Amino acid sequence: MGCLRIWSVLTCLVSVSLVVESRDSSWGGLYPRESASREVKSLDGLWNFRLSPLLDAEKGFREEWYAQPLSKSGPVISMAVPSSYNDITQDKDLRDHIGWAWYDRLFYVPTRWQTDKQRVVLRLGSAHYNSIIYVNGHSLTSHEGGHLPIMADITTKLVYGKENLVTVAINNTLTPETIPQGTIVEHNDPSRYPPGYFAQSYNFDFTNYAGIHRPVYIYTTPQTFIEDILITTDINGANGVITYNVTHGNTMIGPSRSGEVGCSMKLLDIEGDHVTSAMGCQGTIVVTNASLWWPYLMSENPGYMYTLLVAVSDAEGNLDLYPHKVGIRTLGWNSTTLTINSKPLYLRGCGKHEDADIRGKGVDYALIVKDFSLLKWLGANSFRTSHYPYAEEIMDMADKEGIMIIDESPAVGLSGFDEALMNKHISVMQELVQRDKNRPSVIMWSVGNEPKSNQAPALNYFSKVVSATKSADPSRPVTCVLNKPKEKEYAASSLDVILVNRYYSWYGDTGHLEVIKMQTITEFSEWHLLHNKPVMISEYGAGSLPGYHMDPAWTWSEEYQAELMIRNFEAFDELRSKGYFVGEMIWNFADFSTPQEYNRPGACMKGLFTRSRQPKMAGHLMRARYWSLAQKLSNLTVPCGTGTFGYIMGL
Ligand code: BDP
Repeated sequence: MGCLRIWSVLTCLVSVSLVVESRDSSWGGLYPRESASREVKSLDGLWNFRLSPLLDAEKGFREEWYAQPLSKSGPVISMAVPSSYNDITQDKDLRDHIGWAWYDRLFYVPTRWQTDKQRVVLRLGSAHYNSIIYVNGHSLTSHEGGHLPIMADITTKLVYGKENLVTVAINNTLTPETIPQGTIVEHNDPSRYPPGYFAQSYNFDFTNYAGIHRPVYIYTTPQTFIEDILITTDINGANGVITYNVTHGNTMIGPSRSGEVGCSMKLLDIEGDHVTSAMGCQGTIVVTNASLWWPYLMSENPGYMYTLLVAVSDAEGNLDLYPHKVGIRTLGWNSTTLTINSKPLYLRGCGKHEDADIRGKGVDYALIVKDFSLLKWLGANSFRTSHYPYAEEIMDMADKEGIMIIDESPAVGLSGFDEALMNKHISVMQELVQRDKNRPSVIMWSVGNEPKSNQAPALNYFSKVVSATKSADPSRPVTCVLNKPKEKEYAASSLDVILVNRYYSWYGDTGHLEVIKMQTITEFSEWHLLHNKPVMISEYGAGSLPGYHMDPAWTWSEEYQAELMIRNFEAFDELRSKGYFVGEMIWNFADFSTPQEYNRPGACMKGLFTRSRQPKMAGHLMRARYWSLAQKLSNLTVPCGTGTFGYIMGL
């Protein structure tokens, strides 16, 4: 039966990715931004779409579906980009599909791009999980991993002034070798299952949404172009110090012309007014009386960013310009404390997901604005990008609003820890650092969530993954979110900050809210004692069904969720007074989709908000808690009423 099931899925991945013409996708490139030298064209909208048959995964490759518009090789439906494909239609097979899905669309490129000798780049913010990209039938690049950008130079593949075809093949299969991992279970008993029957399982509870999840752009640069910009910042008295390093590339054939390329910088303030200038591709800029980047509710003016206008030019008259945002801030950490601009930090936030009805994990600007508005309503100052890197459009908003980010890799629930997995994990961390290295909002890297780090090989594995992350970026602390017992925990010794998930009175001692305070204080004091590092709780919480009330509190009621939070707050306040407890993040910001199972009603119900972003009792309570912490820690006046709970807490 040809290339069947998972075996086929994997062999197809390998054989197909070997024939792609370039693999420059390990560097997703600078985010496409317009400038006087760059044009950006969006390819978002409705694409054509077709699934590969479940039991003939290779069909699309065998029949070369990428060689002509998909509509010519069979039936297609319209598919929204960006979006997950799973929940868009009424088709169960599409929702539950495992294997290859095919997308394509036509687009024009103007002749002027050719006459002006422009370099043209195609960039997808992400596609989940494995993807192969074709332009006009040429296999261009492939990318493994669902949450980081993919780019390819398509200059020579285009037909200028005419229609061009872009085709994307995506495979969502997760295996023990992917990050995150999953397993394909083949059911071979012919008396119980039809021939070829298989199912996908994985080590996490959120829906493994698939599709082109983030915006797709084509953009132009001159032939000599800005390839990357590395920015670090420091503070010296009232002055800010910006250190930059610009790398450039060129598409011209022949001897290297790097000697003839020059760089110049212009720094603009938030109003767009000129602050200072500098020459050279590497250098330092001193900003007198700098406005610093501060988190939300730590300053009257959070999220302040300058614009560094980078210019690269060559002897042939090429000039490339790229505007890059810069927030001036410093981070510090020792055995008890995290600091920003030398002030101690207390993180009050939540774990989140990229998740909403219909679009799944697809970028949605309305949802981004809504979520940040809710975070600010809560008085939160941070969140963790649990359990994968979030869209750059979300990260931009965090930079701008002053919301601090623990930036997490897609390594959720890892086990096995062999060398191949480690190398892949290191590459993912490098890609993530490469993408987010200049973001002031990113205050910590998280190499993963809840690995099976009670297995001895985790010791060597995590020490290597963490040290590779630190060599990619020594300016931020590195963590991993743990949940194993501290006595048998092999990852912790490599980390700068200890983050632990604990669900007292939910997964253990269910119904016994009275034990939370004691257990939490004991647990976190011991983590600090054992490792002499700052500690924080990265997940705690309970599920609640909105509108279900029980007094006295009973599991799944809104009262139970709220009372569980209050018992935790009592423990956190005591831990905070000891001087090493650096933050609290509840699980979760909003209810989110989970696979079909008997112990959850189609969603993880631990949200402060419903999936449609309406507050539960827990949301109102959290708002009072976070605003009261903001008032205590930053001496801020609470701007307006914070509801009934706020009133009770004297806000
Ligand atoms: C934690 C996981 C998180 C889950 C949560 C839960 O980190 O992804 O959603 O448990 O069970 O272990 O709700």
